[in-house]
Amino acid sequence: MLARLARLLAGSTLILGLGCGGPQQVPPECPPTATERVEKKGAKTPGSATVADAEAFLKQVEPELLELWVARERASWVKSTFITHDTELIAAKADEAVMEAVARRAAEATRFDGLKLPAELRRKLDLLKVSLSLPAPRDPKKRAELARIANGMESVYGRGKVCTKYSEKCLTLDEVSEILAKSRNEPELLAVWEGWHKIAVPMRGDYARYVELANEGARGLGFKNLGEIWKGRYDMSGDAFEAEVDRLWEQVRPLYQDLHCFARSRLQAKYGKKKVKDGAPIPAHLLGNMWAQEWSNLMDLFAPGKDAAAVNFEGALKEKGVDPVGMVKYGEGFFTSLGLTKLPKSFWERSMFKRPMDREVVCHASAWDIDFEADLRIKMCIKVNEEDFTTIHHELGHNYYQYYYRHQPALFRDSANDGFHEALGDVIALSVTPSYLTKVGLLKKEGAPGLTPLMNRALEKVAFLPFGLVVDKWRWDVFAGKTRPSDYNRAWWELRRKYQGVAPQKARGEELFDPGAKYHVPANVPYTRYFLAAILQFQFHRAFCKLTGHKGPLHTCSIYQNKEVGKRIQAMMELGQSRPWSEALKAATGEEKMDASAILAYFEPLHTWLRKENRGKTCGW
Ligand code: X8Z
Ligand code: ZN
Repeated sequence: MLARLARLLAGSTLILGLGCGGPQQVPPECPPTATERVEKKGAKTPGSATVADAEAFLKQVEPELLELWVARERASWVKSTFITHDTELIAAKADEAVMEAVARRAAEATRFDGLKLPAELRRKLDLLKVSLSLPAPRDPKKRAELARIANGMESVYGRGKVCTKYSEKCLTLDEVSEILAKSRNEPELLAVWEGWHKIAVPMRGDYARYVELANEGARGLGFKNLGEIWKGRYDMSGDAFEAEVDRLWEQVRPLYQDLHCFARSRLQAKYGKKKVKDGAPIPAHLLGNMWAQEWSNLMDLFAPGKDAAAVNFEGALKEKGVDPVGMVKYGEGFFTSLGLTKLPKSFWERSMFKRPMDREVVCHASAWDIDFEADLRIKMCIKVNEEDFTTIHHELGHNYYQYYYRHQPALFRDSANDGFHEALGDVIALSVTPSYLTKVGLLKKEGAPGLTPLMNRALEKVAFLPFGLVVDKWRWDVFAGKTRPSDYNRAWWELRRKYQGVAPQKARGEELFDPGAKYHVPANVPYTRYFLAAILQFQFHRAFCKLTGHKGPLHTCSIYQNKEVGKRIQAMMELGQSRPWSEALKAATGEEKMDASAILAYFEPLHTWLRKENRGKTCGW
């Protein structure tokens, strides 16, 4: 791809850790100094470039980029919904054009480096430099090679099939995901898990070459490696950002460890202590998801009481005959209940809601804004179940964000930081509570306000946290050359063991390439955004619930139909990334920092219960 997600990145924030009035650049959040205030258009600086030159430059660059982005989106959409040799090459060409323009324009923009500029112009120039998730070398041959490799790896992933003795035909990722979710037959789980991981083996050599080329591209833009570009999009230095992420993880680690301890004992009860050992990581194929990143498919094993079914609405969706489009209508209904707009007619005509039977597609869910105006679409292979119901809200969150920042200048058409983009739809999904589901007729009765709904949510959100860190911790080290190709798999499993407390059933050698079996690695989509979103969405939820006047535990609050909250969300979306993310956060929540106290408060009733349950057990791994 490099489609929406790469483009979503087309311009996250960069301020290279300089304080206000720093020697090289004026960070966008700094108020203009007295000298700047008098420095009107055309004023000369020690170099030859002027403020007016910078303004004129950006006037040229923004429409040029916009045109190339749109061409790239179209080519990428066609490729992702119809993978062939030709569509792959067409998409690669469109990527090349963007890579070429950004590298050229970023080089030209260095002439404004020493110039004091109004904050908005400086911010745009900074964003231009980090606008690519995949920068290419200036050499056209190498650029073409990188674009082909990147598009090729995503296609290999999209085409992946799993062939085992358990089924006559080879299965797609959505089919094996259903087996991991529903089967409790351990050998079958292992077979499909191993089968899927085989699809990544052919990517191994390509991945190493992609790292070389992308790093060369990053160096051409003045960065040490690609990871430095990705980490440089958060209004702080890369090092400060890493420390920030670690700080957040330390806040939530005790909660994760208690959930892990509880999950392991329930899995021991199901599969025996020989398979699930005391004091050891949990086998990665037993957690109901290919990457052990969400465990909610195991509610049958993990529900605190005997009422696991009380929160299950898959049956109701099926009984009502809700089809994929009907699922999306529920999602739209939530957004419009907040006073937000209806999705355009073209969304319903142009989206891909189901896996087509006659061609290969990239099924990993994504949201698109093809023309950066209102040509919104989602691409998903929707199954009528709870997981996809939630994912639909996630995707529509992207579409609504895209729609509301469309009036911003091109370089500001993105979210405050990428975690915000990922969090928006999740905030809505947090309000898909039993009481909401009862209101819209998907649950018969709300049921007792026990811990079951909260456990369901923890298996989705808390279980995810360490995985949200691992993917980029692995890539940051790979891009920095700390992890060599000969150590790819070893480093991957070390991180997964350390943070998630999961491990493969059998040793995984370097002939394999397990990171490539996760979509975002071959597709070059940064992943820390999801970790940030997992923290941020609870901050939003807490603030919005306060606005509704909700009393009682946070997990019982739903913002459904609340127009005040809708206005607050809309205002944040309209800002795009024109301002540093801390300002956007402040406007929406009153808080300026990312902070895990909200997610901890949300899960406190469950955490108290988990601590009791775990008494006497040896936790940790
Ligand atoms: O990739 C996604 C979305 C598209 S942005 C479906 N997510 C991550 C994943 O699937 O691994 C959402 C949660 C984490
Ligand atoms: Zn997303």
